[in-house]
Amino acid sequence: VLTLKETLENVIPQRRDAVKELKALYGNTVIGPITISSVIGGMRGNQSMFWQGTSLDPDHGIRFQGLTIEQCQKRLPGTGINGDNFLPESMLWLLMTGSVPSFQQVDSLRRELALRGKELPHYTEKVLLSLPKDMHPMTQFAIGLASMNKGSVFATNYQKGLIGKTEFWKDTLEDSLNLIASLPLLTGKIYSNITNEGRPLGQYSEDVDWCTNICSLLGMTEKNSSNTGNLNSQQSLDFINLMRLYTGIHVDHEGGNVSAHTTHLVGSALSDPYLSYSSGIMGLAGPLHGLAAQEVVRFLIEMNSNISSIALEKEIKEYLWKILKSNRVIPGYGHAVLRKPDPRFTAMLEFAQMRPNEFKNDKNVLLMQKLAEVAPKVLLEHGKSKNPFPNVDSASGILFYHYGIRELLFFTVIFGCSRSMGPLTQLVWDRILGLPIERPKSLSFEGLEALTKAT
Ligand code: CMX
Repeated sequence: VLTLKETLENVIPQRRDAVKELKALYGNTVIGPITISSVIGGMRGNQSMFWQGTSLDPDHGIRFQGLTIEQCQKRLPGTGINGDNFLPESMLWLLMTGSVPSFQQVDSLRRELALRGKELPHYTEKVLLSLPKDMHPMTQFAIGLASMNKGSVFATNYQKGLIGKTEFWKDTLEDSLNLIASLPLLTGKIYSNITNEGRPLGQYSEDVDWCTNICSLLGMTEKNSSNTGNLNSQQSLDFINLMRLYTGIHVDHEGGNVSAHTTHLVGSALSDPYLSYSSGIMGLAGPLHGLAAQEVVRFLIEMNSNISSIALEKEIKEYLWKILKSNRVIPGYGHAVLRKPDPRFTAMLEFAQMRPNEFKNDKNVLLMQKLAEVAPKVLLEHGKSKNPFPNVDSASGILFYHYGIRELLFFTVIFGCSRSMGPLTQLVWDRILGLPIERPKSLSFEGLEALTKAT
């Protein structure tokens, strides 16, 4: 079986040629206008980034190398056990190489990552242990990742002048795989810092998949459940599959979102993958980006304490109207680009619907399901939101909460484990294609004003 690197090596020449040819033949093709509104409006709508792995369609949502979530669920390999979700390792292979891997290929990548991730550098352990337990988990995450730059193969070889430009991708891949592999131990360490005074909550194993290690180190597998979740064996298997599903579909969402764009921008200065993705994590920590899932959990809990029954649609509607009339938003609804329910939400909802017994007594999960019917009606009547449907954050947090992850700020760390895969894949391809340092031209107020007079 060819490794991921060997498979990539086979794909590279043809892709390099195709991009070179596109640039040579069509380099001057105009893609679209850039307006003053977009320059002072977050560059919304500017089609100005190259990003290979995923693309976002307003009606169908995210596609991974052209495949919808449904197609990924049918085609990407999992553990081989019936009913298990596909492995995020499969998604990494798909993003990196552009093709669906075989079971054997995924299994070898799973093993490769498990071996690469079996210990954290001692200095990273030391740094993490020294941090205050109540420090924001995303700050701990970014610090941990940045500290690992000390072991970056790319940074070391670059500094020694050992590698040429066409070979940069090899060390970038090496660092990226090491970084992704380190995430179970890194996030486990952060979670034990904030919940267990730094004492480990579970064990790492070289024999299992990336998500099983994440769950184990969060203390969420059966044999560790005395520490946190108190899960029975079925629940612990379900939680691992929830983790596989969640981390499998949050890997990437095109290039323009803050965490992906930041990783690409910082990486374009040839900062190594640890520094680049640490910067991406800093962006993911923002409330307008990665923190929305926790808002939804707070919202559902608060709403439940304010209504007498989930069955009373009238009361739910009244509650939602009260929020809208006080000029607040309904968290978990609406989207800047999508115009239909987010298929990532639908996948998480289906996870709950397939396990009715597990969730039948969870008022918050039941309310999340009910809201998906009621809130769009209210938002449509309200008439402002361009998209009245549930977005990605509507369901994920409350499902993690159900199984026992109660530290709301930690949801974004799990998001960050998943999101590593898309932006780091692109970083490897940035180096394969020799993309230059990113440097858009900025304009002052006077500069913009002068342009209005010129037209
Ligand atoms: N509740 C109430 N009003 C909403 C709304 C919601 N869920 N979603 C949009 N609106 C309002 C907007 O505030 C805006 O009002 P104003 O004209 O008074 O400013 C109007 O509808 C038009 O907004 P839009 O063009 O449909 O949406 P935007 O692109 O401006 O914003 C988003 C998108 C996600 C920020 C917005 O829908 C929102 O605030 N949703 C709630 C928060 C949330 O769920 N965030 C998670 C987003 C997930 C993600 O993007 O990854």
